[in-house]
Amino acid sequence: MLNVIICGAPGCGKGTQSALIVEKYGLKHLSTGDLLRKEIAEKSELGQVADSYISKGQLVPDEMIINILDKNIEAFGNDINGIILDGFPRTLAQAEALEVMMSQKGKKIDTLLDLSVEKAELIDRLLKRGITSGRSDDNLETITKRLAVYETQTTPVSDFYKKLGKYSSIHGMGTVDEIFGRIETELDSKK
Ligand code: B4P
Repeated sequence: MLNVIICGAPGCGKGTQSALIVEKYGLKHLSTGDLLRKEIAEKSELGQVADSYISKGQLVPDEMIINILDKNIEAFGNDINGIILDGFPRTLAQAEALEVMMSQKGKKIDTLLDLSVEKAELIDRLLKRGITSGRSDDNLETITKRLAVYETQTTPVSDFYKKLGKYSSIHGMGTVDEIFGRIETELDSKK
């Protein structure tokens, strides 16, 4: 089993690269952003609360996201090749909860892939996506807030996995295929 976290700043290409990882390695994909957007589209109670945070560029509360994740991991069962966690954990509290959750399920995280992309490129990608995505958070004001939130709240997650010896920085500039090639090199070394 190969359990991987993919993280990085908003617009770094987590979702894009996760799709390629799923295709090649047959992992189950869990994107907390996608799960929340589904709840928003369904106008569920949870979706309405999530939207009030996402549209302001803030993270949704830890407890809410940890519960959603736990339920979804449980639903996969044990007969799988592994899981790719896309956009989770995003805070130190989420990382600590994930380690406990995984060990209770007899599983472990093998590696965290941190996609590093220059700030100007991140803004450019998200503004381009905003033209067609209809997402309430793909506008310049919210993107700027999301980048600041990432710096303060998500950088400690990288430090946490560095200490566990499970951190890999991936150069996230270039074509989608070039970046995936770097990820393949890293994941093939873990098999
Ligand atoms: P996410 O859905 O995780 O999304 P993201 O950071 O916006 O995008 P991602 O990095 O996946 O980029 P993509 O591949 O689409 O989060 C959205 C929000 O949900 C958060 O701000 C937060 O409020 C909430 N949330 C999610 N998880 C949470 C958690 N754990 N705790 C609390 N809150 C949480 O790529 C971006 C664009 O770039 C695309 O248009 C793509 O086509 C393009 N692109 C990708 N790779 C490229 C390349 N190499 N070159 C050029 N363009 C590229």
